[in-house]
Amino acid sequence: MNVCVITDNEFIFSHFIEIIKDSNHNFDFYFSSFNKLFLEKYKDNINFKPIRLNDMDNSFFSVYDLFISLHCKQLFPNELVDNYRCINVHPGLNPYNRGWFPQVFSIINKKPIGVTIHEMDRELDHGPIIFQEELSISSYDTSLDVYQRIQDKEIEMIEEHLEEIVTGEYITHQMPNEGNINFKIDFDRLCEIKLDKKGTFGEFIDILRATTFAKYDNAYFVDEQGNKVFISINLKKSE
Ligand code: 0FX
Repeated sequence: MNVCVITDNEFIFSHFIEIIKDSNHNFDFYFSSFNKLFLEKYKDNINFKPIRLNDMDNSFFSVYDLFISLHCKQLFPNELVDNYRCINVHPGLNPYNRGWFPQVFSIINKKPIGVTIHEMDRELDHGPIIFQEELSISSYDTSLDVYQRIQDKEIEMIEEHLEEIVTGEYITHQMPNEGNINFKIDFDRLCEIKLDKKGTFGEFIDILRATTFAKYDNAYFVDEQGNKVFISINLKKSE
């Protein structure tokens, strides 16, 4: 089988390379052409190339038996999902909190979280489910804690099911319903803390842990001097 893998995620890419080392199938790797970090980092790597899917047509697509999105930053064009088998490894439990940063919204709205490997259709994080595993969220988890468990689970599931994924020897099931979907604007709204907002401590702690992710400045308030002040939370379960 000839497989086209498109990924913008360093962690998953490096593990995937290890997983396929002894595979009989051929894998070609691409990242999004607007991914500046990867453009610089992989400029000398002829086996990991930039791609803009909207510029491609059947002369490129037809080379492959399967397309895999491993946290690809591009939406797959209709021409691709309509005519070729495309699989998405998604860091969420479809149909709950499809779209932007699923674990962030699961911390807030308590909907299930996990990993979904599914066939893609024209809609975002949507289509027949191939493999799915649920993960739990504890009261002391931040977005980063949950995301790390999601990524580990993604690698574990890819490793366990790679052959079935590539050959298509699996049974799919339809999503039970359309679920819900979040966008970047929903995350941006969550990050803006209005100091006069009323709520419970529980709600506030959830917002702060849902937006706490080490390297990112997410939640903030604006003080009386107009300074933007970023907030994150530190949670520790007693021994
Ligand atoms: O690999 P990925 O989880 O995201 C990629 C694509 O960027 C995204 O468009 C696609 N929906 C997803 C399936 O694959 O990496 P990331 O660095 O964009 O986000 C990882 C986590 O980092 C996210 O779940 C929450 C956190 N994060 C990210 C950004 C950019 C933040 O807390 N704040 C941020 O500003």
